[in-house]
Amino acid sequence: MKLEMKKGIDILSNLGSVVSVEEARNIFEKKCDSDNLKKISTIKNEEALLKIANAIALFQPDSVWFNTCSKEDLQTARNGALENGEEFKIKFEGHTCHYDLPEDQARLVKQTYYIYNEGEDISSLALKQERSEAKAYIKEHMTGIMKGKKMLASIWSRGPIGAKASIPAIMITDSYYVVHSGNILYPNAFNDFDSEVARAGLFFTNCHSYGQFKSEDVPKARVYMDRSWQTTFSFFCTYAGNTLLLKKGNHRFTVDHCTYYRVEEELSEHMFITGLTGPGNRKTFIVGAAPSGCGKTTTAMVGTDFIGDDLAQIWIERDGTVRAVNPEIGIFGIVKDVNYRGDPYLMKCLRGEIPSEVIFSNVLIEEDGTPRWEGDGDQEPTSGKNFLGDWTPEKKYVNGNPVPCSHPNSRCTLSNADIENYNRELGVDPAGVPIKIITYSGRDSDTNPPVWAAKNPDQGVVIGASILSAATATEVGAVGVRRQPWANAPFVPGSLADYTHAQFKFFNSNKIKEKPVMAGLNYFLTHAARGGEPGDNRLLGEKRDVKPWLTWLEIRAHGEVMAINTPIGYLPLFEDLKTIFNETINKEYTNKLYNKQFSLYIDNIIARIDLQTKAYEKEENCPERLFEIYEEQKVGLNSLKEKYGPIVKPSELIEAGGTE
Ligand code: SAT
Ligand code: MN
Repeated sequence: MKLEMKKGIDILSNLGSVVSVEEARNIFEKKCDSDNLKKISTIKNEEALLKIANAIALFQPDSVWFNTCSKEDLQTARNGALENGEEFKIKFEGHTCHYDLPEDQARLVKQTYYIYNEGEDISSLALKQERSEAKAYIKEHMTGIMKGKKMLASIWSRGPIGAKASIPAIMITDSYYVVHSGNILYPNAFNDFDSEVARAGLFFTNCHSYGQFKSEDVPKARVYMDRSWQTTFSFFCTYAGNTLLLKKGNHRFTVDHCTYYRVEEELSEHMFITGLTGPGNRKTFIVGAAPSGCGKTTTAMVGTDFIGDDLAQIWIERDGTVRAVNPEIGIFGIVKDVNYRGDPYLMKCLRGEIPSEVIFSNVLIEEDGTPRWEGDGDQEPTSGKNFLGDWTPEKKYVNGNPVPCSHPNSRCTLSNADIENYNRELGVDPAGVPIKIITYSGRDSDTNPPVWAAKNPDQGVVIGASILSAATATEVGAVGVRRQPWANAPFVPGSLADYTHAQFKFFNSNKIKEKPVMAGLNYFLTHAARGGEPGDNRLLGEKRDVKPWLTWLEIRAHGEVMAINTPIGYLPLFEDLKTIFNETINKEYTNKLYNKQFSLYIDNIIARIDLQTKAYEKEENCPERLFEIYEEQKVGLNSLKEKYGPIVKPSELIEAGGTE
């Protein structure tokens, strides 16, 4: 059964028991000083007032503070985080550091649940809990959870105010770190809330409490998404991916919204948005999906016109263009391996060259206050403090493994506006940017080439459906290589079949005037997988190569280069790459490397197709088209193998399929 809105009891209202606006106002009177009463009096939307009042009734804070994102309120949030010890100042002006508990360094996937009603389909890749059970757990642990504390309520927008795909959201928390982060990551909607709800037709409500910040509470932590009431509950945790619920909590709701209520109109994707400047100064905008921790931020930063590094709301505009906005205005980026060579723009902010507000999390802080992380490009640190306390290179876990100076999922939060290549106008333009290229990538050591372009929308959808990735540090307890459909799977609440259906509908829509180029990217091929010594897991490419791959797509999207026609899509020609590598990153690109990177390893690809086919066969009502495309590709690949053997070189691919 599909998703139905406002079905079953609204847990927040039910547990709070506030039913009238009069009662709500009484509660505000009791908990707010005159300043805060004045702030809340500007909000007229009754549903929202009830949500906030019910949160007060359930969490029982001593007092309530509203964050209107005024200059004064922004400062209050910064000070609050320092005063209650959630953050502390480090070397550069405006920079702070926050530590999460050792058990809460990433998304708590095994403690994250969708609340469902009897009969509703939930993604086979997610956990679910029936409504009454979830209600009982929330009641047990969130009743009075803010006693002795101040409740902090913010209203932000997920996207530029007024954009077709933007949705306002309320964030209730007792954490100043969450408020401080939200102020950096989301546009203010306190003053536009009523009109934005009227325009969008909905809003999200998010509830969080970190409790007492104790390790022994983390096993009891939960992140709940009530799909029917578009309300989240998160408690006993602080990691922003679990607590700053406008990010992934609400992304899950927008995925629902697009899958069930905006088919053939809108998509909500786990994608960066960036622009490249092509010949004649033209700007070409790209959106790209990659699982958390697989290089989305780095790829986005390669653009001349950076827009966003994590999420994209995409729609078909009346003029037939595909457009996208970033629901965020800042980044919550992984710092591991961020250094001047690969990420110069970010480094200037992180090293204080450009004055900016930065919240680091879970990095090492040296005695003089310098933040350090693995792969920052400087000399290895010799001592400092991190989320585990004092650190030296000799520090070991109980199992004897060395403790890295920073957690592999340690992050930096900063405003896009401080990043040099951010396009300040288009980045917040409610009209969005026109999208010409869509990429999908994973962490794939042995199968796919670095770049290939789909021949049609169906093949493009299949590239997204087939993303596979090795586990990264962004999820607690994740291991092994896993399917990561569209890199969005952790955030797809409903059935994957429904989501797949919405993808085919969108990209095949007649409303799109010029179909975007859809492509696969893979930066993670190893020497071992391309004829090197077994176990030689060094990458064939390097971070900088991202630019040539995107540049090839830019030129291809404008029909200015030929490409090899293969069963999986179009591959670049060597001569073009040689020129592009030279012009973009001044690197000699050799034929030998080209042959390693672009020969098709047929058995590997077919094994992948078989794995995906089997997995999707288990999904009820999966679109037939998906299986047809897999089958078509398999037939093509098998006939190549018959003629050329299991490894087919680019020259042979040209002989077999020609160029187009
Ligand atoms: O943990 S988050 O999902 O918020 C960040 C990420 O991994 O993309
Ligand atoms: Mn992400």
